[in-house]
Amino acid sequence: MRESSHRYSALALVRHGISGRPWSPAWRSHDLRQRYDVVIIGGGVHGLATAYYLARNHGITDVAVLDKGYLGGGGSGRNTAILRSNYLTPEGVRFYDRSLELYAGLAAELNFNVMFSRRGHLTLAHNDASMRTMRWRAEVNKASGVESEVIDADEVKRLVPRMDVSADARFPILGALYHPPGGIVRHDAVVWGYARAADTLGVQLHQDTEVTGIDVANGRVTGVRTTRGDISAPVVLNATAGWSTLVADLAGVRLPVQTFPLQAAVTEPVRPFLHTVVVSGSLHVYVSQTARGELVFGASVDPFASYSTRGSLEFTEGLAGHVLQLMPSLSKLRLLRQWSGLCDMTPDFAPIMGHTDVEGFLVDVGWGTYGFKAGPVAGEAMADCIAHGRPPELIEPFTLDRFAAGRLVGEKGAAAVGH
Ligand code: PYC
Repeated sequence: MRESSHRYSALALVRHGISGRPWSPAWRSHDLRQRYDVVIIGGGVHGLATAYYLARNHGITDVAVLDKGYLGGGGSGRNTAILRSNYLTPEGVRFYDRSLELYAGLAAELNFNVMFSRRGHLTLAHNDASMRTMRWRAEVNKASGVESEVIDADEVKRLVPRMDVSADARFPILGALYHPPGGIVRHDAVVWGYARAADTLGVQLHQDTEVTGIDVANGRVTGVRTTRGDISAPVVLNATAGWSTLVADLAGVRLPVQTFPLQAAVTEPVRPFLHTVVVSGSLHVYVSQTARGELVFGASVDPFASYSTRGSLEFTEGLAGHVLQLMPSLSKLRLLRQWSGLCDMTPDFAPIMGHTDVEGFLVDVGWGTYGFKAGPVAGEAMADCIAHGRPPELIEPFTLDRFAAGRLVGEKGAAAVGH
């Protein structure tokens, strides 16, 4: 464990200001050791949260997190940071609600301001079929103790005055699923907070360390090969996104996953006016406003499987048209940046978590477009799974063997937009 002066506080700020003493790095670099109890592949929010909860909840600190690039450089740094638990299945609602609970306490727990903002989440319905799905989701949510209700177009207008709720809009708004606990968080702060806290508890974080092979003997994982040397380990967790099938292949494990790019964009900052997250499935768009005032937009995944993370003009044009159908007064706003991340889509839009047929080789993959919101609960559950050798009840529905057994979860109807 590191010295307590590592703690961030107002007093520490004053002390550093007066003394001019530099802050210690948020996490350290290490030589790669030849053995660890647990190796986690993927230094995004899932891998880092798992490492943190292994150390904090189970006292397992002989852990290495390996990332082929920099921490949070994959899906964790490319998502639109929307949090919600208004899913369609009871399994999903329970799971994502625990994540929201962890997110709400994360800044205090990690001693790191993750800028969690619970501001409400609206999923617009533009036709009768969507209204029916919203009612269905509201009932499932309420039955699990999660706040969600169907509201009408007037109430939508009250929450988002700039929204065009007129009957002559191209896609008139009939109502929405309103989910008050939903919100946003600062995604890179979440990554850095978990990384720093895991480091403080003794976990080793290794950036620029690509896994090139996974050793398996007699049906059991024995270690990994990396660009910085070989490691022996009795437990290896694949917590990657975008490359989950390629990493699983190294261990001889096949995953029912296809990878698609998902593009997003951000505008110049403007005065705060949008105080909820807004999603329109029919228009394939979601939007929220950051604390700095930028609007963050996202859409559906690109219509072809690919590992490309390039942006396209078609996306920007489509996105702009759809946003303006919802809020025509934004027509003068300028887009600053667009980017894309990779989504590992499963057949039932639910993740794959837990053990595989290779003993000691676990997966936390297949997050589709839901990965970032699940980071804390996935970390907590995977740490529990590793420590106790079996999946906790919360993630039993998501094990890999469900595909062979035909126990699919069916979470597609909770996707923010059509995919
Ligand atoms: O499921 O809320 C969601 C979402 C937003 C962006 C990507 N997925």
